[in-house]
Amino acid sequence: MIENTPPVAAREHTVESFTREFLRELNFGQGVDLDRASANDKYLALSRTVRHYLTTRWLETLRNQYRDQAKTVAYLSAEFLLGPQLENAMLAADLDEIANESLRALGVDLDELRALEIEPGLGNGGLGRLAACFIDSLATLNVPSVGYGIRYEYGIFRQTFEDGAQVEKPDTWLRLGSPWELPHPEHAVEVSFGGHTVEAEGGNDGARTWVPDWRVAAVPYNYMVPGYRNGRVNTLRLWSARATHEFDLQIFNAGDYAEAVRARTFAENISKVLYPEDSTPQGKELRLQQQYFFVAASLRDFLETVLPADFDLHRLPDRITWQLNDTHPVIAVPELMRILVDERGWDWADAWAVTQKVFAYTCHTLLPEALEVWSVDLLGRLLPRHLEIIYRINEEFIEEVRAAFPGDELRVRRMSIIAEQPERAVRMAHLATVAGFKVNGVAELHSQLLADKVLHDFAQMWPGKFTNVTNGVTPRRFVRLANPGLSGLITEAIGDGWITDLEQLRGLEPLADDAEFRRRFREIKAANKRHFADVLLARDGIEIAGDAMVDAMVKRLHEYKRQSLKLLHIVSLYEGITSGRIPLDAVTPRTFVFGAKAAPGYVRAKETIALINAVGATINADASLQGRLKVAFPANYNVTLAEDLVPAADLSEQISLAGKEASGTGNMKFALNGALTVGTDDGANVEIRKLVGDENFFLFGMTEPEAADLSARGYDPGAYYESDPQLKAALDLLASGVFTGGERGGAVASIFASLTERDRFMALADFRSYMDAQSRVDAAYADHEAWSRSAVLNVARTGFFSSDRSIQDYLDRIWGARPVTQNR
Ligand code: 475
Repeated sequence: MIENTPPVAAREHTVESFTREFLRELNFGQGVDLDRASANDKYLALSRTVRHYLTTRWLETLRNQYRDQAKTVAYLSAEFLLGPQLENAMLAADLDEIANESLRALGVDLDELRALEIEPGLGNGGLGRLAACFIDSLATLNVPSVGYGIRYEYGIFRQTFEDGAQVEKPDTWLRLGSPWELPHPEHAVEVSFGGHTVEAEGGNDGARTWVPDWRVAAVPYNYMVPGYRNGRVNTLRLWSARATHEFDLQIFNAGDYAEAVRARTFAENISKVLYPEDSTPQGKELRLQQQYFFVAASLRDFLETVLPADFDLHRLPDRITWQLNDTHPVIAVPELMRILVDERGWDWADAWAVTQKVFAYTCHTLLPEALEVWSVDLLGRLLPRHLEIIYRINEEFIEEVRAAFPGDELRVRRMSIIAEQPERAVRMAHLATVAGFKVNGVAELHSQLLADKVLHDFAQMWPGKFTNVTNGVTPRRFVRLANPGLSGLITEAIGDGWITDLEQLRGLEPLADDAEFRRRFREIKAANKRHFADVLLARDGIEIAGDAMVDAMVKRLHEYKRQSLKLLHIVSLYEGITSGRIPLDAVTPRTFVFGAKAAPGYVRAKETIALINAVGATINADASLQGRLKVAFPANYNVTLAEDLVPAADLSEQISLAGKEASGTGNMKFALNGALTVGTDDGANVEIRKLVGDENFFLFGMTEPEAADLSARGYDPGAYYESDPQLKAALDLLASGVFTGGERGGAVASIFASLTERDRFMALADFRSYMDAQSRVDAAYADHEAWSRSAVLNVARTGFFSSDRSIQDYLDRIWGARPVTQNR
């Protein structure tokens, strides 16, 4: 490798050198003077300047990685919900102060530039954001690792509201260019699809030859993933689909120019758009194409370019773990088998022995309908060889089950990788569990329910395979950057070690009893609220009181998450006030903040959004409620908005039906920023409550066993509706059409019926308990001192939820990889 001198030595940067670099980028990169530069010119020049500083470290990291050949973690994920890059890169590179000073001297407004940044929304929600937190922590913990995913040209749709109804617009995040990516078309790899298989010539056991009938090129786009001030910059490699030349030639030669151009588009469609379904896979052919596309490219990339040419693949388990982020990348399992058996000529048994040591699987759900299956028909058409391989894996697996549980054919049918009903289909979670050397859930309760229920048969067969790694969030983005006020206060009190060792927040515990500390904590929260109010006004034209309680429920719109229960709380308050049951001056001023996208085809979720907006409009228009109740539902909740909301929140709503939310990660972000949680005993809420203490958490609702029991006994929501007058009044008010201009059909009728007739997630059963919890919230909030004491304790006791700790757990329990220290 050629050693070259970097343009700017990373250790020696000064305000002057930074200014020079910035102006040079402006002149030679954008072709403008400072006087004539647009804000976008300045944003791009600044981003590239920051990028240059990181590049030196990046190249160094790559060189070391190649030299050391240390065990590497490849995080395979169809989604990386990165959020804005500029500030995080400046922070990691330790350039934030220098850049600030330099720009101030030049008269450039950094906030204006930051506001221009369009976040890469390459994910739906929790799963994608978790992947982004994890690569941040992998870099900060000095773990040799690479993220692999898809560079969608359109990320998660931009949500707008028209008359309160969600309307989806394309997310054109690349329209102004992205300074954070580096395309490498010369390193494109080919990915094949379709065709048939024929007998192989090699004669090794299990081999066949795949004769595909079309191919696309996968072009890597590299993103830097800087560790926090540790000199390491890891790589995130996202693949973009491009038509191959072969593709062109065949058709152009056939003389049909228009058809040839159309065919190009067909190939390039693969990475065009992120599927907007969260937790409800659609089984669409294009989605399987996407999955195989990025997995095949990533495997090839690692085997052929990251590993040395003479590497003995029998040692693969010493060099890599492929972490499968849910089942989306699981087609990697038959792909590795195909490479080893068909391309490298290994016998089946040898290949399977290695394959079973390199994949580990993370499950993110408990809902049966969220478990991905691919119809045999579709999979066989698109990936005929992979289907054959899956069949053979299944045959051998079933023999194993029969040997372990003789005569138990029901069990065989339950566990088979191939489902027979309602159509023949491949169960990707079963394939992942059979092939993976570890399977983990994402919170204690979730991992337990996986082993006890969802994958019970597998846990009986291989108890040692199952483990837990509780999720976490990166403290760099979600505390240090999002909440500079609180960060400053913490650092003043305990030093800045917490940024990479979040358990140090424990040092704040005694300060919860310090009145002066609490006062400053409250002041920061108040300033964050004012800032959030400014953001909402500028971004959405929504006006909120700067000082009311900020009560936040932000997450994808799903019935199991129960936004409808939150809505019932609001309607019940409104009903109480308008009927005179609740005196107005007894109402704690609250701003209810919602953020939620619904999958475009999820009708009930969209109806819920429309209803929240309708109730919001009515309440917000009621002059007598001014300064008391306000509903703010900014459209298009994303990472950028989260960074402004989370530090401002007082109350975090985590109200899923127990046993349904795998973990949640928003719950962690809020607690770490000093919001108190009103929540069920679900997902990571359980662990949050244990850590912060019952007295600093508002628990309500059934436990998972209670909910399961009620469901088994036969749940009748109508009985709750009839027997709780307050619940009945709220539902009746909703049904009366007062919020919808007299309209009682449509969303109103549909949501009313779904709650009172089926109520799959038992919102009505938890209503009473939820209302009581909210009364406790009001009472607690009235005592400012006690509330802020609890809030400080929430911050002090939730350091466990750093994604650094999650990654350390993955290292210890699953990967067996080790941090490698860089020379700083
Ligand atoms: C859980 N997304 C949270 C979070 O572990 C948990 C599914 C299919 C297709 C596209 N996206 C998905 C998810 O399933 C998802 O985001 N799951 C979430 O993963 C991280 O904290 O409880 O619901």
